[in-house]
Amino acid sequence: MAKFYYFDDDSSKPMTDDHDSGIPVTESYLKSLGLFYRYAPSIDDVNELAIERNYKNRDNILLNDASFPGGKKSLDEKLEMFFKEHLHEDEEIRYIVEGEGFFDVRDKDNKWIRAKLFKNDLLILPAGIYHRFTLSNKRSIEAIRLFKDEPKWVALNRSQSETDNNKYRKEYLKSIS
Ligand code: KMT
Ligand code: NI
Repeated sequence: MAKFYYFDDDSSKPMTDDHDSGIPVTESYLKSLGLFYRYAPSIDDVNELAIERNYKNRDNILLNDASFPGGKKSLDEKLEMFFKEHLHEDEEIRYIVEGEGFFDVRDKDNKWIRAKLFKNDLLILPAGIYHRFTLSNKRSIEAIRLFKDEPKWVALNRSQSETDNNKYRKEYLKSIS
């Protein structure tokens, strides 16, 4: 079961630490940010959701030092990229098959909320929300990524001049106001 809390903003510790400030975040507040969370012990739940939302494609992503092409060094480079604050012009749907990891999302006051996800957690980030991802210190996750059409994924890194004026960003802000 996922755990949601405010990120402690202690940059002296690695991003893969828990960074739990001890301040929990309620499910209703997550909803007000447009996030959807469900504990889904059966893959049938994921399949149903994919049909409901018309997601036709999916892939499996496996992140750990042993199996990542290029090993630990390339995985570290990949993680640096995932941890850059960004948005997408579509929903980001992730289902955790094994392992654990962190999705950080910005709240209405630009503070980081950290979602620690475990096996069978299903999380949907709305289009336009600023977020980032990293592994935990266990450094291992297997997840299913759902895609509406082709498995392509464009991350727009946050920049005031561009992403703050992005159409999907503006629509997102309107949807939560
Ligand atoms: C993303 O978009 O940041 C990711 O897909 C990270 C890996 S999913 C566990
Ligand atoms: Ni993303």
